[in-house]
Amino acid sequence: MKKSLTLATLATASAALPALAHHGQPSGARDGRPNVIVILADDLGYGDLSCYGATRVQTPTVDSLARCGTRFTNAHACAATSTPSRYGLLTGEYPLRRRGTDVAAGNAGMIIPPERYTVADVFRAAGYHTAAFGKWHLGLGSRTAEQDWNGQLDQTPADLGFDYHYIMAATADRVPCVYIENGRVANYDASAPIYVDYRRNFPGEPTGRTHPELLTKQRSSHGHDQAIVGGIGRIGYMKGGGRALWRDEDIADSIAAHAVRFIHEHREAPFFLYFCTNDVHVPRMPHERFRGKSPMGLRGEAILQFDETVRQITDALRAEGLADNTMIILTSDNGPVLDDGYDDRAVELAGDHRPGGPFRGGKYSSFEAGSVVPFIVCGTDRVRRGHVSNALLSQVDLTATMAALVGLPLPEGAAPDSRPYLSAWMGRERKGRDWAFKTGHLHSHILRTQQWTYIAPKPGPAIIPWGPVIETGCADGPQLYSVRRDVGQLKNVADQQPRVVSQMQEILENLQLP
Ligand code: NG6
Ligand code: CA
Repeated sequence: MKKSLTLATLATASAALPALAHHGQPSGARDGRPNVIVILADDLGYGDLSCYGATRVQTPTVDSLARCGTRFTNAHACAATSTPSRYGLLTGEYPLRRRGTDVAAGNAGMIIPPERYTVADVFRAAGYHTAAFGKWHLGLGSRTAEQDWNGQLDQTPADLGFDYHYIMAATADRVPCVYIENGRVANYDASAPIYVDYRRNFPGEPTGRTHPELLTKQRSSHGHDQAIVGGIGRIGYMKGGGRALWRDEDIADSIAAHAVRFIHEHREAPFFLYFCTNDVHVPRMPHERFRGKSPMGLRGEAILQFDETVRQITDALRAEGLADNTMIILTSDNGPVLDDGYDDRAVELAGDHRPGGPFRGGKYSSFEAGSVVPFIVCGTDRVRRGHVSNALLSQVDLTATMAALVGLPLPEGAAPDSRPYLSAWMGRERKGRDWAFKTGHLHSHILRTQQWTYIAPKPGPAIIPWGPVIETGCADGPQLYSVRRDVGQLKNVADQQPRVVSQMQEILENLQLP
């Protein structure tokens, strides 16, 4: 169904936009169209990069991208955790509109329905070669818990516009701990068939709970006490894998190497890469070459590794002479967390580092640090160089903005919440959105404008009750903060600003969210 939509789009685009007709032809020729790489970090906070003010860690490669392009100070993810954030980024639809977009298990069925139009479909329609790398966390296969991990998965990113994928099914702390390449376990080891279950353990398999002495690489601080893979406790039970199991220390290099190979193989034709790092998500187990390199321990080293991963990508572009014709959009899926369930001393070693920058809260939170993310665009001369922009951006606009970039209209009904903000994303227009909608803790509704952040009433605990020491942002009544003056959200002014509150409520009502 989606295929015919795509072809219809091509036909309409060519007819309606004769000047751009060549953009719609899926030919190998580049025609001056830029390659596009979305680099999506995991749990990397606004304050975790030196170009955003970090001093206890240096990120020279990312900083150089910021110098060559535009660095945004008011950019927002769709949600404060991974699965819903990625759903919004890829589909241009608020995750709250779709059930089952909360943090996914490693055996979740594919969460984006195959017929949903994605940003990868935009590029495929424009004749690009498209690929997804690294953390996926949007489910695989047509049915939850019924995947055959020993054969071809029946629903994969290939159904969502990606020509190639080399991904982790969920996260590094969730089984299965193997890479999936084009719908099959990479390096499959027939002598160790793979079984995954999120409810019951397999007889005879040790778990973190029963055999803590086998947690030789990292101990858990909360949860992560089920399957043990490579001396680390995970979420979910798993059996088998053998040679296909990843080594945590090699994850960053492995996904970067596959992306680099893709760049080399597709240097002649335009490509779109959705490149998702595991850094700086838990378990933080960066390669040995980073050990001892950061005063912040493993979390600091994971940030250094992230920066080096970015360098591996930019080096490949430079080697192919593509550096000036490849737009890079670098951002993160949600805000930062220190202790996220492993005893990696991230809290003890943080010192005065503020991973969320000036913002309150962190990952999971309805306060701003949950979803304000680093956001850098660079790489072609369309992007303003050396610029810092306060334009209000939302990741939900990726799909429509990329359609504008390649000059194709979106099919009817596609990316319903996504709007094109190409000039703002290129650093050439100052304002951006009037407002950005985000999902916070327990599905809280958050509405952000240049001046205000409104958090709709949501009863709940003040601090996350199950581990990370982070304020949830829950409150029985409405919260309004003048973030322009009160960036740390210290004073709730909802009572003093009833008109603003009702304007915000009206916008939220108009969204008709479930
Ligand atoms: C939590 C995990 C946390 C992390 C998070 C998802 C526990 C105790 N905590 O449930 O470690 O995996 O889910 O993170 O299991 S995210 O960035 O992928 O959304
Ligand atoms: Ca995340």
